[in-house]
Amino acid sequence: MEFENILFTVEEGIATITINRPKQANALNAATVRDIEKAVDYIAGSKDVQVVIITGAGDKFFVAGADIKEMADYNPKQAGDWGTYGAGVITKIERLPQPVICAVNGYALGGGCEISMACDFRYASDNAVFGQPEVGLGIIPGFGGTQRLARLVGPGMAKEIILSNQNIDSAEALRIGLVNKVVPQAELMPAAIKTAKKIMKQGPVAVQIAKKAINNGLQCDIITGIQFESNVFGLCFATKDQKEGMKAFMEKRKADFKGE
Ligand code: CO8
Repeated sequence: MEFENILFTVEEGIATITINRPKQANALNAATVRDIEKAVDYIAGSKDVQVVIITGAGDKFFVAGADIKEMADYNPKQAGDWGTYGAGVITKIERLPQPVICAVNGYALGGGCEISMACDFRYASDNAVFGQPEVGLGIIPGFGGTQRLARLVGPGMAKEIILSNQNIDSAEALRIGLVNKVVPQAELMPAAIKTAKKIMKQGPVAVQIAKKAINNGLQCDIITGIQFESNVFGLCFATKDQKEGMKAFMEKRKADFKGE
C-alpha cells in the first residue's frame, strides 16, 4: 500500500498508523485523511491485525488540527462536505473491530484531539497538549469534537474547553479522564505496545465483542445496552475461545486462543 502522509506498519499483530507531515505539524489535509481511511479500511478487513496504535511523527506534534491553510477559502458547501468526510473517517476508527490505542506524542488540537477521542483510550507523553481551538478561528469542531469530548469528560468540562478555547496539558487531561496514562515521550510507544500485547493475550473474539458492547451501550439507554450485552454474552459460548479459556482455567494452564 502506498501512502503520502502516514507511515503504516503491521508487526506481530499490531498495526501502527503514524501521521507524518512534520513540516506542517502533522495537520490533517485531505490527502492525509484519505491515507488514514485507506489504512483503517485495510485494518477492518484484516485477520492479522489484533490491536491498532495511532500516533504522530516526531516528538512535538500528534496532530495540530485540520489543515487551516487548505480550508481557509472553503465555501459552506465545501466545508460541510469536508466535515462530513473527515467525521466519517474518524467514526470508521471508532468502529474498527480491533481495539485502538492513541499514543498522543505532543499537540493534539482540533481534528487531532478529535482523532484521539475516536480511539478506545489514550496514553499521552508528558509534553502533550489537548484542545479544541476552533472557536478562535471562527468555526466549531467538525470531526465529532462537540459530541465525543462531552461524552468523555462531561458537558461542563467540554463546554469550558471548547467555548473558551482553553488548551489543557497532559496532567490536566489525566485529571479529567481524557487520557488514561501520562509517560515521558521515550516511554510512550513502549507503554502503548505493552498494553497492546496484554490485550492480545486475551480471547480475541471476546475482546472485540466487549468493545462493541461498550460502544453500542454508549449510543442507547442502559436497559437496551444491558440487553445487547446479555445477547452477545450468550454468543461468546458459541466460540472455541470460550471453551479453551474455561478449560485452561480448570487445567491451571495458560489459554491458547485461536480467535475462533
Ligand atoms: N493547519 C495548517 N498548518 C499548521 C497547523 C494547522 N492546523 N498547525 C500548525 N501548522 C503549521 C504552521 O503554519 C507552521 O508551518 P510554517 O512553518 O510553514 O509556517 C508549522 O505547522 C509549525 O507550526 P508553528 O510554527 O505554528 O509551531 P509552534 O510550535 O509555534 O506552534 C501550535 C504550535 C501551537 C500547534 C500552532 O501551530 C497552532 O496553534 N496551530 C493551529 C492549531 C489549531 O488551531 N488547530 C485547529 C485547526 S481547525 C480544526 O482542526 C477543525 C477540525 C474539524 C474540521 C471540520 C471542517 C468542517
